[in-house]
Amino acid sequence: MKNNNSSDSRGALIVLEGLDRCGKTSQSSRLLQYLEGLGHAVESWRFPDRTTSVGQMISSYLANKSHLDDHTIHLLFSANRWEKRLLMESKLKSGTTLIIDRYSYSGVAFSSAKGLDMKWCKSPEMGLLAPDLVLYLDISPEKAAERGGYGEERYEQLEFQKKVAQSYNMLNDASWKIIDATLPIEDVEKQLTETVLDCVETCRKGKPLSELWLS
Ligand code: NYM
Ligand code: MG
Repeated sequence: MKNNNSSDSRGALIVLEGLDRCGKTSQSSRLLQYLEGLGHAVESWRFPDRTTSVGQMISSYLANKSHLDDHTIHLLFSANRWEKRLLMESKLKSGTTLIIDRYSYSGVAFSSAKGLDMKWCKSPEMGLLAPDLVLYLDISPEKAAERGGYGEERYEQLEFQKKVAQSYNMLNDASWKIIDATLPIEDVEKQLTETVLDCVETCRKGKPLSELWLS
């Protein structure tokens, strides 16, 4: 009868993942508007959170303004999630749903694409809150690259994104839903909203929080 325990009632932790240019950022804002429109308490977050001091180090690294060892930047990305963990838990427990643009899966996929050991990459993520739902916006690296081209940031290169796609393929667990991100933006949104509503409802009825990694 755990499901009816109202003390487990909470907001949902929903993560959007995918290659650069897969459409995560537009879809997170659409999801936010949609859930707000239905009267849900909801916030949209993103990682890296570039507003903190750790986030500023990450941002400068991504802009090629600083150079860091691959392990070091990996741990900074992870620290940037850890510094938000308590707030994340309290938001969820107070009933707020969080829609998060990138999370630990980006951390592992991008760093392991550089050749770092995947198990090592996962370890600093252990103990962070596990998402209730991971929406993977699936697009080929070639198609993503066609979308207006990449910006100036580190990692925004076709050959590297191909490796990231392979790493993502290895991370797929039971919380994942793979969405065809090549469909028109409204069709992608429709697929997302249906899945998200189910998830929000399940968490509202009561679902204990769990921690990474699920698999
Ligand atoms: N990225 C993002 C990582 O390499 N590790 C992480 O843990 C996270 C959260 O940062 N190319 C990479 C993926 C992106 C880049 O993210 C910046 P965005 O969503 O483009 O601002
Ligand atoms: Mg980007």
